[in-house]
Amino acid sequence: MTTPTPESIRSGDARAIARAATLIENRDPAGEALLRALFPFTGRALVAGLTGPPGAGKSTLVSALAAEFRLRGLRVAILAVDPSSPFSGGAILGDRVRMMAHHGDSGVFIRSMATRGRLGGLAPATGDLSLLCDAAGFDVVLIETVGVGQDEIDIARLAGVNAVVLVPGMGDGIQALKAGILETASLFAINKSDRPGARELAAELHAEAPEIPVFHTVATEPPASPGAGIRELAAAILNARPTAARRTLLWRWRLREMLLERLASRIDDARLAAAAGQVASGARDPYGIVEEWTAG
Ligand SMILES: Nc1nc2c(ncn2[C@@H]2O[C@H](COP(=O)(O)OP(=O)(O)O)[C@@H](O)[C@H]2O)c(=O)[nH]1
Ligand SMILES: [Mg+2]
Repeated sequence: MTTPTPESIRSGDARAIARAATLIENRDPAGEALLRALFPFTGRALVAGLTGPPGAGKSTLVSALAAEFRLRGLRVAILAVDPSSPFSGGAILGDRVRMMAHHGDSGVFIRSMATRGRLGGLAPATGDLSLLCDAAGFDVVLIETVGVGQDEIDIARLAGVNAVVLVPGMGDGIQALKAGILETASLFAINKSDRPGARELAAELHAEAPEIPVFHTVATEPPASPGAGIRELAAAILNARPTAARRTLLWRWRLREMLLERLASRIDDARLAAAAGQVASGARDPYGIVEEWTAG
């Protein structure tokens, strides 16, 4: 596989972007070199996260939002991070429906990332993919994640604006989401608002976090229909461009993630296991090992 050039990425060449995305996902050094060359051309895209429990309608909502952004003449990249996607037929089907909706439209780039079986955190690769899409001229990058694990919370922290997607009648309500997810929320989208309980959930959310706006959506309705709420949500996302202070905060956190990833990549599992055995048996102290691994 030849490495795509920065020029081919910047020109929006779909095949070059897809190849670059694979290099980045595989943590190939060529992907990093490409991103370094492209970094000066980033910073324009609005990166929006959509996080919520499985089945909340995130994929459907992302697809509807993408259609709405396209109507506004914006180019859209969709990054889906679903821990279940290689194994759950439902998630794959949802992704297929979405692929079909935007098939043949070069203004939409879609990438699904499988997470299971991967070593290390997912956030750095997802962050790098969003930089790639930014450099490739996409105006909006939508990142879909399931808000249940630490990985997903880390990914939610990559985005300038975060929509937490909830549905009425969720049983234990907002407690179903990790507390960290609620902390990342810039706005709430109550999807499946065609179902009973939407008003009650809105009231519950308002009581919990009065400063966060709440939107009602029905992602399965045509985005332009008055009851769908997609236009309103799309407009709110576009208006929520992060401040310089927030961007700095995001980079502070992201640099730390990059550093941890780099350090962790030096030590493979076999080396970790061998060292753990030595510490457990009392042959070595853990401080000396960490000192040795982080030196130089
Ligand atoms: N009634 C209703 N169903 C919806 C709505 N949005 C999505 N769905 C359905 O909910 C199911 C899960 O949707 P999906 O987008 O795959 O959820 P995800 O797991 O959060 O990505 C699908 O059958 C959708 O058609 C909505 O607003 N109302
Ligand atoms: Mg989904």
